[in-house]
Amino acid sequence: MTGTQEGEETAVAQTTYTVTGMTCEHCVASVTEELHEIDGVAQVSVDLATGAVTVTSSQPVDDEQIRAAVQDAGYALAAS
Ligand code: 9UX
Repeated sequence: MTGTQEGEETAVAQTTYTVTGMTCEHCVASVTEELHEIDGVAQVSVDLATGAVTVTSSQPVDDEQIRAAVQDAGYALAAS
Protein backbone atom coordinates (compact mmCIF):
# COMPACT_ATOMS: atom_id res chain seq x y z
CA MET A 1 0.00 0.00 0.00
CA THR A 2 2.51 2.61 -1.01
CA GLY A 3 0.65 5.31 -2.85
CA THR A 4 3.17 7.05 -5.03
CA GLN A 5 1.97 7.83 -8.52
CA GLU A 6 4.65 7.39 -11.12
CA GLY A 7 5.59 10.38 -13.21
CA GLU A 8 3.93 12.95 -10.99
CA GLU A 9 5.19 15.12 -8.20
CA THR A 10 3.86 14.00 -4.86
CA ALA A 11 0.93 16.23 -4.04
CA VAL A 12 0.74 16.95 -0.33
CA ALA A 13 -1.52 19.95 -0.43
CA GLN A 14 -4.49 20.99 -2.52
CA THR A 15 -6.35 24.19 -1.80
CA THR A 16 -9.09 25.97 -3.70
CA TYR A 17 -9.24 29.76 -3.70
CA THR A 18 -11.65 32.18 -5.29
CA VAL A 19 -10.09 34.76 -7.59
CA THR A 20 -12.10 37.78 -8.66
CA GLY A 21 -11.69 39.81 -11.82
CA MET A 22 -10.91 37.09 -14.36
CA THR A 23 -13.09 37.47 -17.41
CA CYS A 24 -11.37 35.65 -20.24
CA GLU A 25 -8.97 32.77 -20.90
CA HIS A 26 -6.03 35.18 -21.04
CA CYS A 27 -6.78 36.16 -17.46
CA VAL A 28 -6.78 32.47 -16.60
CA ALA A 29 -3.42 32.01 -18.31
CA SER A 30 -1.89 34.96 -16.43
CA VAL A 31 -3.03 33.70 -13.03
CA THR A 32 -1.94 30.15 -13.84
CA GLU A 33 1.51 31.34 -14.90
CA GLU A 34 2.05 33.43 -11.76
CA LEU A 35 0.94 30.64 -9.45
CA HIS A 36 3.27 28.16 -11.16
CA GLU A 37 6.21 30.36 -10.18
CA ILE A 38 5.63 29.63 -6.50
CA ASP A 39 7.97 26.95 -5.10
CA GLY A 40 6.27 23.60 -4.78
CA VAL A 41 3.26 24.37 -6.94
CA ALA A 42 2.68 21.35 -9.15
CA GLN A 43 -0.69 21.96 -10.72
CA VAL A 44 -3.04 24.90 -11.13
CA SER A 45 -6.62 24.43 -12.23
CA VAL A 46 -8.90 27.39 -12.94
CA ASP A 47 -12.65 27.49 -13.48
CA LEU A 48 -13.23 30.78 -15.26
CA ALA A 49 -16.99 30.76 -14.68
CA THR A 50 -16.74 30.61 -10.90
CA GLY A 51 -13.25 32.00 -10.30
CA ALA A 52 -12.35 28.81 -8.44
CA VAL A 53 -8.60 28.25 -8.55
CA THR A 54 -7.29 24.94 -7.26
CA VAL A 55 -3.60 24.78 -6.43
CA THR A 56 -1.91 21.43 -5.94
CA SER A 57 1.55 21.53 -4.41
CA SER A 58 4.32 19.20 -3.30
CA GLN A 59 4.76 21.25 -0.14
CA PRO A 60 2.44 23.50 1.84
CA VAL A 61 2.11 26.96 0.29
CA ASP A 62 1.34 30.02 2.40
CA ASP A 63 -1.92 31.74 1.50
CA GLU A 64 -0.07 35.05 1.41
CA GLN A 65 2.16 33.75 -1.38
CA ILE A 66 -0.96 32.86 -3.33
CA ARG A 67 -2.45 36.27 -2.65
CA ALA A 68 0.72 38.03 -3.82
CA ALA A 69 0.94 35.96 -7.01
CA VAL A 70 -2.70 36.61 -7.88
CA GLN A 71 -2.15 40.33 -7.31
CA ASP A 72 0.99 40.26 -9.47
CA ALA A 73 -1.15 38.83 -12.25
CA GLY A 74 -3.55 41.74 -11.81
CA TYR A 75 -6.42 40.05 -9.98
CA ALA A 76 -7.60 39.62 -6.42
CA LEU A 77 -8.19 36.80 -4.00
CA ALA A 78 -11.69 36.83 -2.53
CA ALA A 79 -11.80 36.91 1.25
CA SER A 80 -12.18 33.39 2.56
MO1 9UX B 1 -8.98 39.11 -21.34
MO2 9UX B 1 -8.40 39.44 -18.62
O1 9UX B 1 -8.75 40.21 -22.89
O2 9UX B 1 -7.80 40.92 -17.56
S1 9UX B 1 -6.92 39.17 -20.23
S2 9UX B 1 -10.16 40.24 -19.86
